[in-house]
Amino acid sequence: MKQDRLDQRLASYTAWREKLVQTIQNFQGWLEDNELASAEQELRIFETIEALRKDRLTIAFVAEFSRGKTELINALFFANYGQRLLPSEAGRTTMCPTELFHDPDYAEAYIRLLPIETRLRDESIAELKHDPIRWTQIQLNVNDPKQVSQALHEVIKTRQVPLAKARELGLYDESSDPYFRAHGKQPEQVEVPHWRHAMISFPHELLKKGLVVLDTPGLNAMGNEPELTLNMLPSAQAVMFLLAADTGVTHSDMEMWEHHVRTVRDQPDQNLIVVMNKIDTLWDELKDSSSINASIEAQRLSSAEQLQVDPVRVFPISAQKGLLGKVRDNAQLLKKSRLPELEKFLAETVLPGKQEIVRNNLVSQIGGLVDDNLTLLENRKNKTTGQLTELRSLRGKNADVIMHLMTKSREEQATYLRNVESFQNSRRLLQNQARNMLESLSMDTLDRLISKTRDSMTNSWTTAGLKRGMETFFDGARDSMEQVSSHAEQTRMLIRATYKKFHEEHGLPQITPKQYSVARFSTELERLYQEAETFRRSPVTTMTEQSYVTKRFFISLVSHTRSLFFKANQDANTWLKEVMNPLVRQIKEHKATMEKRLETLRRISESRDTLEVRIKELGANLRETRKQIDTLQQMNHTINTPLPGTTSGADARMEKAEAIV
Ligand SMILES: Nc1nc2c(ncn2[C@@H]2O[C@H](COP(=O)(O)OP(=O)(O)OP(=O)(O)O)[C@@H](O)[C@H]2O)c(=O)[nH]1
Ligand SMILES: [Mg+2]
Repeated sequence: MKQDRLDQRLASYTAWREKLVQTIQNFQGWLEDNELASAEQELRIFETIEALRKDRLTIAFVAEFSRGKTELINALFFANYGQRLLPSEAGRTTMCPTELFHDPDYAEAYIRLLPIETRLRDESIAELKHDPIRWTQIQLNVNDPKQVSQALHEVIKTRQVPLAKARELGLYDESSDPYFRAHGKQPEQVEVPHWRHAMISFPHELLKKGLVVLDTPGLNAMGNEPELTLNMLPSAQAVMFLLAADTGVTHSDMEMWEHHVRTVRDQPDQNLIVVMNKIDTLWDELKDSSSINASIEAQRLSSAEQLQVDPVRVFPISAQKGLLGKVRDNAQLLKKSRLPELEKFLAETVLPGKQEIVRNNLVSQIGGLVDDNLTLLENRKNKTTGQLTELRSLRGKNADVIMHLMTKSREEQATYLRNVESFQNSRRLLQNQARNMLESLSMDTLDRLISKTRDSMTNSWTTAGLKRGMETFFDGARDSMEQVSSHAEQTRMLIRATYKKFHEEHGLPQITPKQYSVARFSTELERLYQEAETFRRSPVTTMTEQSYVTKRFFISLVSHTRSLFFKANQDANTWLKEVMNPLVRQIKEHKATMEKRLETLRRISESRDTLEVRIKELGANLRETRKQIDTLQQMNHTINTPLPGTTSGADARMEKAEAIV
C-alpha cells in the first residue's frame, strides 16, 4: 500500500535539506574563489553541511508493556510490508530499546545487538555505539521477509541466568518479583533479556529519508536503563506515550508517565503525544456508532485529565485495525481506526517543527557568516564609490590639490597604524581573558570533579549516597558554569570596546560581534539536575535501594554532563577563534584601501594619464562588488526563507538575535 502524507512531507523535507546543502556549498565555493574563508569558517561550514546531511527525525514510543507500541510502529511506518515487521505479541514482548533507522554508510541491512553483559561495563550506550566490537551483527536479507522476520525475533530473546548473575546485572529485584510474592523465596534462575540494546538499519523509504523510530520496553526495563530517560527520550523530536483504552490509565501507566515521560518533556512545544490505543475494544456491535464515539470521547477526556494534558494531545486509535486496514486496503476500517488522524498530526505538526529547528540552527551557524561577508562587501562598495567621486573631482585640478590630499591621507594612515598597534594589545589581553574562560570549562576540571564525586560515593551506591554525590557534582558543575559566564561577560566587554573604537575612530562599518553565552548549557545542566532529583525520589529507587541502578544512573549522568561540557568548550573555542575575524578583515581591507589610495595619488601627481585608467579600474571593481552582493543576498534569502506551512521567519530572526546577544 502507498505511504501517506507523512511520506510526502518527509520527501519535501529531504528535498529542502538538500537545497540548503547546495546553497551552503555554493557559499563555500564563493568564499574560496574570493580567498575569504578562514580555517575556522571552513570547519564550521563543513560541520553544518555534515549536520544537515546526518539530520534525523526521531520518534520514540514509550509505554508500559503490551499497550501496543510495536503494533503502532508497524501500523504507522511498515504496513506496506503486508505483515508485522517488528514482533508484537500478547504479554511482554520487546525486551530491549530498539532503534530503527537507515545507515547510509553500510550497503546491507543489519541488526546490531548489544549483549546484556555490557551492563557491567562503565561506558554508556552512547559511548558503546562507537565501539562496534561490543555488538553482535546479523545481516538482514531484505528480499527474504522470512529471514528478516526471524532475525528481528532476536530482539525479543530472553534467557535464564542464575539468581546471583541477575543480581550482578542489576536485573533482579525481590519487591517486584511475582515468584517471590507467591512462594516467599527467591527463584534459582531468573529470566533476563538476552540483549541490552538493538540497532536496526533497514532500507525502508521513510527511514532512508531520515526517520528514526525508537521502540522501548515497559516500565521495569525503563527503570533499569536510566540512559533512556536521561538521554534518549529528551533528544527525540517527538515522544508517543501509549495507553490502552480497555485498561484506562493504570497505576503503572501513571508511574511511567510521572517518572519517565512527563519530566522529560515538560514544555508545551515538546511534541509529547498521548495515544489511547485499542479503541476497537470499545467497538460494541450492540451499540450504535454515536454511543461508541461518546464512550471513546469520555475515555479520552478522562485520560487527559488524569495525565493533566490538553485533550487535543490525546489521540484515540486502534493500531491493530489501522494496520489491518492498510494491509487489506480497507479504507473504511482504516478510517474507523483513526490512525490517519495521528498521521496527520505527525505530518503537519511534528515534522514542520523539526524543520523550524533545523533552519534556526542553520541561521545561527551560517547566517552570521553570510552577513559578515555582506557587510564587508557593502563597505567595499561604499569605499569604492567614495574613491571614484574623489578621483572624478580631481579631473582638471592642479598639483597642489593632489599634494594636499596626499598629506591628508598620510596623516590618516599614521593615526590608523597607531590604532592597529593598540588593537594588537587588546588582542593579547583578550587571549589572557580567553585562557581563564577555557580553563573553567576544561575537561580536566570536570574530570577532577567527577572523580571527587565518585570517591564520595564509592561503597555507597544508595539513593542517600547518590544525593550526597549529586550535591557535590551539581554544585561543582554549576560553579564552573558561573565562572565561565562571568569570564565570558568580561571577554564580551573587551571585544565590544575594540569593535566600537574602530567604528567610531575610523569609520569602519558597525559590526555586532558574535556573542557566546552559556545559558543553554546551564539550562541543560539544570534539566539534568531535575531529572536526577526525580530519579532519586522515584519509588523504584527509594524502595529498593538498587545500587546497580544508582550506579548506572550516575554513569549516564556523568557521560551526559561530560558531553555537555565538551560541547560548551568546543563552542567557546570556536567563538574565541572567530570573534575577531570580521574586525581583522575590515582592518586589513581598510589598510589596503589606504595604501592603494596613496599610491594612486602619487601616480596621478606624476602622470595625469593615470587618473582616467584608475577611474575605469574602480568602475569595474564597483560592478564586480555589486554582482557579488547580489549573489550573497540570494544565498541569504534561501537560508532565511520560511518554509511553506511553518511559522514565519520571525522566530528564526529572534533566535538569531539571541545568538548574537
Ligand atoms: N485489540 C487490540 N489489540 C492490540 C492493539 N494494538 C496492539 N494490540 C495487541 O496488544 C498486544 C501487545 O502489543 P505490542 O505491540 O506487542 O505491545 P508493546 O507495547 O510493544 O508491548 P511490549 O513490547 O511488551 O512492551 C498484542 O497482542 C497486540 O496484538 C489494538 O489496537 N487493538
Ligand atoms: Mg513491543
